[in-house]
This record gives sequence, C-alpha cells and structure tokens, in this order.
Amino acid sequence: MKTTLLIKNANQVVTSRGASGKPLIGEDLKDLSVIEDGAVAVQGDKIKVVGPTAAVLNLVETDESTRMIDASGKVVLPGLVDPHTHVVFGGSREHELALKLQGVPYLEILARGGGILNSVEATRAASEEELIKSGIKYCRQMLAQGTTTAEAKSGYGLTTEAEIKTLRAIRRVDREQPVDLVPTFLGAHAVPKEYKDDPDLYLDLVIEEMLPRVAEEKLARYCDVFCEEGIFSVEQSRRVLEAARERGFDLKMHADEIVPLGGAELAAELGAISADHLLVISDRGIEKMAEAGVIAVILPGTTFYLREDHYAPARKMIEAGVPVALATDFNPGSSPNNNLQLIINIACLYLRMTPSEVINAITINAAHAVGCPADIGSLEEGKKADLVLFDAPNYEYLAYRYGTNLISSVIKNGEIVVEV
Ligand code: IZC
Ligand code: ZN
Repeated sequence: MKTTLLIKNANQVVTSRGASGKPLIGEDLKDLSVIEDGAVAVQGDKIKVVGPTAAVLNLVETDESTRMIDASGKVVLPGLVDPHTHVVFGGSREHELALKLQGVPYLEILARGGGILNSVEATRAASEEELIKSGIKYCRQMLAQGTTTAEAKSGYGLTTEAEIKTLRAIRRVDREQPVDLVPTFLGAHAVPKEYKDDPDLYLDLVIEEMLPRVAEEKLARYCDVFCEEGIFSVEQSRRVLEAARERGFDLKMHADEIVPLGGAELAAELGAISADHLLVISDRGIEKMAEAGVIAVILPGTTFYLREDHYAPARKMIEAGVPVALATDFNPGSSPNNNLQLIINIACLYLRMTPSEVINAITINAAHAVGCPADIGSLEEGKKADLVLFDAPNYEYLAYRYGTNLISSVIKNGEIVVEV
C-alpha cells in the first residue's frame, strides 16, 4: 500500500514511545523519544514509519495521490488523550461563579441543592438529541485544541432512564464526530434529592438496576464513584465498585480530592485502572498505588478553578513510582475547560512537572488510563494515525505559551480533520 499522508521536515517529532508496554513511571516519564527533523508516513488509518525525514523519504513510496504536509517550524505529537471528562451534560452553571466568589465552598453549593444536582436537573430535562448536540459541540472544541480521544462519564442523570439516556448519547457523540470517546458509568456521582435521606437505598438502585442495564447494553467500559465526604464513603464506594467488577467493568475512582478519606488505598486494593484528583492523598495511599500500578489521573485545572491553595503532590507521586496521567476533568461545575493545552501550563507551573513529563502524561500514560495503549498515545508503526501538529519550534514552547490555541493541524485516523 502507498503512503496516503506524509508529514515531513518537522522541527521535532515527539513519539512518546514507551518501550515497556506499561505506563511510564519515575525517571522514564521524562523520556519523550524526540526525533529532530522528523517525518511520519501514514497508510490509511495507521502509522507506517516514524523517523528522521531523510530516512523516511528513502523508505516509503509516494505518488501524486499522497497528501504531503511540510511541518517545517512545527512540532508533531501523538493525538492528545483526555482521560477524565464529563463531556455530556445538560445546561451550564455560570450563575454559581458569583457564589464561589463570595467564598461558598464547592461542597456547600452542592449541599444547598446546587452544583452537580443543578446539572442533574438540566440533564434530566434534556432530550437524548439535545445531549448529543451539545456533546458533539464540546468534542469539536476538544478536537480543534488537539484532543483525539477522551474518556466520557455519565453521572448527571441519577435515575436508570437518565443514566442510560446519557450513555446512549455518549455512544452517539462518539460515532458522529472524530474524537473517540471511552465511556464510563458514574451512577454514583451524587445522591439525588429523591434519596437525600437514604443514600444506601440509592446505591441499591445503582447496583441492582443501573449496573445490569449498562452491562447488558454494553454502554460503558468503566465504572467510577465520587468518593468524597458528604457524597459516598469508602465503604459505599467499595460496595458499588465490587458489584461493578463482578459485572465485568474496569474501575475508576474520584478519590481524595477535598477530604482525605482513603480513596487511593481503596483503588489500589480493588486494582482500579486509575484513581483521579488525589489532592489530599496520604503517603500510604501513594505507596499502595505505586505497588498496585494504579494510574494517578491528576486534574490541576479543577484545582485552579476551585481556587484551592494546594495541588496534588505530583512530584511525590512520580518519585514514589506512581504512574501519572493528566486530564481536563471537563464538566459544567468545577472545570468548564476542555483544552488540554491549558493543562500543560497549569501542570508545569503548579504541579512542577517538566514539559516532557506533562506531554507523556497526556499521551501514552493517558492512553493507558483509558485502556487503549496498543492503539493510541504514541507515534509508532501500526498504531492509529492520530497526530497533532503545533505551531511551535520545540515541545517546551507548548508549556511556555499559554491561552492561545497553538494547533496547526489535527489528523484523526489518517485524515486531516483540523487545519488552521
Ligand atoms: O459537576 O461539579 N467533581 N464531579 C466531581 C464534578 C466535580 C462535576 C461537577
Ligand atoms: Zn470528575
């Protein structure tokens, strides 16, 4: 087969090629395997050759039908992977900004029936078509900013019908625009107001009615729980996650974000693929996650937007050998940002991660966090041809500039889907 697309003369091709097949940890997290004056040859929807331009030109066959991209002055990266989003929801919560600025804490807004519950009301009121339409819009925004795969959670329905409606909408959004979505069932995102006085009864519904329906319709790969003070305890989270594991779901957790309850320890005990947030993770939690190989998905955009004064201890986790990935946490309340480029800046400045660590955390390690490391997350022969070109002389430049979309092209499954 001929080369269908050839990207050549790139200042740098960042491959994020992890040799081990496992998430990158410790010092290896800095290893980007950068090729100077690089090229990538694509055949159909797959990467065929990656290497220095001169070598690639010698190796591949091209003809007049081959699309050529001259990437002089540009950096090529694997398509970015956003491993934690709540991209399908009804409504928006801009009116809560004023409360937040008056100093009302996130959990207090929720306790007053706002926050997540506000989005639950809007999501229940929305039709599946409306959810699909807004989900497509948000995914197209992500694509334009370099994201080619994202995890997507339910969790604003909180009735069986509204959760199924959300997950079906996620499936349709996945099919109807280029960003690939990996679906997660988050029925245990909050206690809906009908069950305010009996959260355990709500969890019975999640376990006995929702999980079987979601499994039967194959609507989600992962099951997640918001383990937090005033939401679900460690014991309640364990109940849901064990039931989900029995039904064949892989596990994720919102853990140790605001109050240190021990969510990280539970994620390690249950062999979850990831534990996310982790601002207040304990030393023991760090140790257990490193031992069990649970990926820490850190969400520094949320910390920034909630105006917290402490970020997740990323350096400590990296030094302890915990695999680290980064995500936007795109959601209508605590993180209305779906741009991973901004996460690059915040992670460097406030998590004190290096640009190289951050790039691996939003490519290969993020691919592991969504269970697709064989297909995406690095530029290697045989992987999906998902690539992004940035108008940047080198990869450090991505951490240096902020607030401007530096994308010059996005390639999804070998097709140019964004060109600036
Ligand atoms: O809508 O506030 N943390 N879930 C857990 C969220 C934030 C989303 C929201
Ligand atoms: Zn979240």
